[in-house]
Amino acid sequence: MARHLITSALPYINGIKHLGNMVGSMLPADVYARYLRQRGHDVLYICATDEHGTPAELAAKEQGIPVAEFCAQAHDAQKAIYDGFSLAFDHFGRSSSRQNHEITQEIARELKANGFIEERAIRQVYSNADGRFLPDRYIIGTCPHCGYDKARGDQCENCTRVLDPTDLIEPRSAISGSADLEIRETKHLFLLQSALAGEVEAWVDERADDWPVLASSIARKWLTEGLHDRAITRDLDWGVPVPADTWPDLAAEGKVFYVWFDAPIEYIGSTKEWAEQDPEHRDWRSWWWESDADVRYTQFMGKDNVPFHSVMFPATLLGTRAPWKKVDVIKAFNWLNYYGGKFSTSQRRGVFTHDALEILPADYWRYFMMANAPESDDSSFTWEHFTATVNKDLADTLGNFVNRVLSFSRKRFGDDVPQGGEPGPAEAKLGAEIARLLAEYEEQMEAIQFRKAAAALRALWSAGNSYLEEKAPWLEIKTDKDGAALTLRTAMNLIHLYAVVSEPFIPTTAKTMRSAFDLADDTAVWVTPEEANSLTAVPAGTPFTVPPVLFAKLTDDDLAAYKERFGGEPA
Ligand code: B3M
Ligand code: ZN
Repeated sequence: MARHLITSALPYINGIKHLGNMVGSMLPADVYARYLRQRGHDVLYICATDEHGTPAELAAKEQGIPVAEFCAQAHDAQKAIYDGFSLAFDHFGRSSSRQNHEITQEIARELKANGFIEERAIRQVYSNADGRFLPDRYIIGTCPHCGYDKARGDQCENCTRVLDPTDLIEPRSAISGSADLEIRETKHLFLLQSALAGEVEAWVDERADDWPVLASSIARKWLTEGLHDRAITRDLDWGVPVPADTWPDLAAEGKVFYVWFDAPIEYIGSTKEWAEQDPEHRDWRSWWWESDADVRYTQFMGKDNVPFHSVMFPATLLGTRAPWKKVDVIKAFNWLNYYGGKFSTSQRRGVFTHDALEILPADYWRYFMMANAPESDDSSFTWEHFTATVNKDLADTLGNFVNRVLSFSRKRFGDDVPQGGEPGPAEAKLGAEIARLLAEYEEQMEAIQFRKAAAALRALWSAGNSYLEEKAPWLEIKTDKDGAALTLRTAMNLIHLYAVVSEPFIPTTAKTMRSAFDLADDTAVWVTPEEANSLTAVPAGTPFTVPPVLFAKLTDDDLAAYKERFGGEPA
């Protein structure tokens, strides 16, 4: 048994996430965590909403409510959706928590004590009407390149060019609309990443060879471009305040830490939130203290988040000189596209998580997304592909197998698993095949290769179908009743095995399948190779019930309705 710490990138508080966000962070982390728990490991899966920063402030302003209230509501809304997706976090916290405030400030103090944080004066836009400095995206004006009159100080949304606020023609405040702006000098804290560059590089070199290549290549590319000192404070009301005991001047000016400084620290903060909920979790630091070398830490994220996790967050932790646990493996994902174009939150293009759950239960989505996870390349969501996959893999190969076997057996042999004759060559061949595929499945899960793991799972389901076709118990029963009974008992053992090993991908359906059998002692969490070979976990005489259809077949009308509602081809 090992201890596994798992985190997925923290979903930003603003707005409901789409399937592309889900498949690149929380869902794969959940599948992996479920698998490891089933294998008997001690797993801690931590996530949270990422709540600070300008977009949260702006969204709250738009709704006309205080930002704290906005975040509390948005957190609950996101959490409800993740429950709907059966994401089994040990804790889903909030980066605005007291615990994260405390730890972020503690880390900043340590960085300063070690000479890695410095105050520097910079020139920034100040709005007299608003009485505050404006972050780049709070300044709007006319784009000098395309003439768009609502370009933001960091970027023009129309022509996508990156801008500096001073590039804007007729700049004004996004808060008040006032054009009464001036450039003022102000002080900010800088994290001296350049001084940590050598250490970070050595740290990456030591472990990145073990990471899936997407993450290690991004980390290396980022390092070759050089680590620069970064401003880690902002002029916002909403955020972790700069601690007054250490920087009284900046604290008095109301500076807070930059959202990307405190967000990864919330992995630790959320763990502490978890710990404080239950006295049994008191030893939370044992998950985060390097001396407890038995913890293996895996992070899940989309590829755009890799630089922050592979370079900047490690730099922050290294600079504290405290033994904070750093990531062992970064599992990164490419983009999931929608009909070849981008999913877009701002344009509401694609499938959003709350809409997905409104249409179909979570297991349909979980399986489809993981079986087509954008691991080696970007992948594309289409409704045609989705409905075809559901029909073929889930409805036919798995669902139909389960219902066919159980209904037929009940009709011919009653409510208990029949005995039948002794296993023969067909069963021996099946057992060997199942044991081989199970080993393949385990190997791919250990390697965090979800597409390949899903392919092995699908092959396990298919092996049952091939066996059933070969033995054809509905014919066999006419001439050899014992033979048919053996076939059905074997197939029912396969159903139980599927229930166990499919749990990480389709937890709700797995539970339904498993509880079809009224087993006196059904506590085993995983399948041993011997069990896979002999298929005897469900003995003759076990009472069973026939569950309702596990996966509905999606029709051409369904497909048409989905495309109508969500749009198909890119505009
Ligand atoms: N919230 C992802 C994003 O909004 C960001 C991840 C933080 S992980 C510490 O794109
Ligand atoms: Zn422009």
